[in-house]
Amino acid sequence: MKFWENDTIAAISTPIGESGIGIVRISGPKALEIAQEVFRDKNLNKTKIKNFFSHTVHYGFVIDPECGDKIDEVILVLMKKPQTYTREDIVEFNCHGGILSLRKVLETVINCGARMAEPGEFTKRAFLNGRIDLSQAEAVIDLIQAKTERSLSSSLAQLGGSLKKKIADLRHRLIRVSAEIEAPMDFPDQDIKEISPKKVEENINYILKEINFLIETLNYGKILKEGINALIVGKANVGKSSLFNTLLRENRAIVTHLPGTTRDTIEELINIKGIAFKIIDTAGLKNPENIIEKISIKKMMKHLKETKLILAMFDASVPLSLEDKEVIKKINKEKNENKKVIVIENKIDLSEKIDREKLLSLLDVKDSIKMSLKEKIGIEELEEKLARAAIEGLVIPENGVVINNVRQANQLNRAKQALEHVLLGLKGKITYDFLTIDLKDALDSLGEITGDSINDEIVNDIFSRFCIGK
Ligand SMILES: Nc1nc2c(ncn2[C@@H]2O[C@H](COP(=O)(O)OP(=O)(O)OP(=O)(O)O)[C@@H](O)[C@H]2O)c(=O)[nH]1
Ligand SMILES: [Mg+2]
Repeated sequence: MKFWENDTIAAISTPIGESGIGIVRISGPKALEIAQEVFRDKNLNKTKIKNFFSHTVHYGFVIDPECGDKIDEVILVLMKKPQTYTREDIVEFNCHGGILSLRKVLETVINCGARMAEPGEFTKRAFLNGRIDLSQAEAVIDLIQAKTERSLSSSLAQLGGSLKKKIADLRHRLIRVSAEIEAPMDFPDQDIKEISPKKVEENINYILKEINFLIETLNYGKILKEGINALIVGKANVGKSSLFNTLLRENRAIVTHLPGTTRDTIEELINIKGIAFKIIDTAGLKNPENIIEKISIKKMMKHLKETKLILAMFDASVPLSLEDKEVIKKINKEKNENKKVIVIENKIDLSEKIDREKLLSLLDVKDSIKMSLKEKIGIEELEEKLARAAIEGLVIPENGVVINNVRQANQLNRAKQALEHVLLGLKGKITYDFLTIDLKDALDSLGEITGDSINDEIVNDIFSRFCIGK
């Protein structure tokens, strides 16, 4: 894809699958002309779409211009540039004939001179035509993929340009510092006073602080966007699958009184207090009797290694058994400062037999959640703990400005390095003209976050992550 590409693109812009209506979107200089070719009014007469007012809707049909056959009954939505998503002329056909006729409408439009849009191409045009910046374009991807309300609102904030504003502010400050440094050099005869090194340092320190803060929001931003894994482990029959189903609010995993019911790991995405969790239910730990059980234990161990949040489950109605101790041993083996273990004592509706003190000391934790899945006790407490553990230690910005991808973090880190160079330079009393090179570098790095200084490669990489039709 090239920046100067100026052809007309089209795609089905609604998800593939059964739905009430589907939209075929056309954008580009020939959008109106193509629409005119294929659209007929309710009496099947050709209409002068170019003369219609912008932002109006029209009832009619899409026909095959070759044979005149009706393809679908549609509502045509006309949006003339520049007040459109792409800032080009856009025509959308709201079709309702299901996927087959939707495809046929698209095919007809393509036959009349449009080109199939690539994934993200509509949004790319919005960017290239200056309607949105790159951080907003990335927010469109996030919005499409958002799994919870919290990530949705963070994407919406970014789409509204909160990161863009923050970066613009930092760049503005940098430009001011650069200008003050450069002015005396560029206009030596004007007798402009050189900015004091102390003032440069103050400004740079402020910008560095803000950059560091943004970098630290990455993990929070990522959790909002991608969610966090939580693993349920425990010996057979303690109630792992019952917990999984309860958190999921549906009977997804099979629950029986027989130990060894779950044979494989099962994963589902759920939303707890606005955060997306991937909950993983595992096969209960017991002496493996066959190859299936051996494999499932291996899988469990792999998850134990990789997952940050561990829900260690025990049956409070029986004394601690050898198998429980085996579970504890395995958890302790994988424990590290990044892992959080939440201990659950289930079945408290029955009389308590477990040695609680011993359990807590073996796992080296302060407390546990007393739970009865049968009586629905302790679930709210667990959800509270999960949500807190997910964002524990993370920087949560009050103003909602977060970064949520590595590309943005890399650019911030580059800017940071350049600015640290400037500070070193100031200490080493380097002449100002050298400092300006680093300042320029920092400025460019920040600019690449929003696309103010950007090359083709980055643009293509970002937009290739979109789905077609957006
Ligand atoms: N009394 C009581 N029974 C429970 C409770 N939670 C689960 N159970 C029962 O315990 C049995 C085992 O539950 P599961 O959820 O299948 O346990 P699991 O840990 O997934 O078992 P495996 O898949 O075999 O490892 C079932 O009969 C459940 O109904 C509880 O809080 N109280
Ligand atoms: Mg189970």
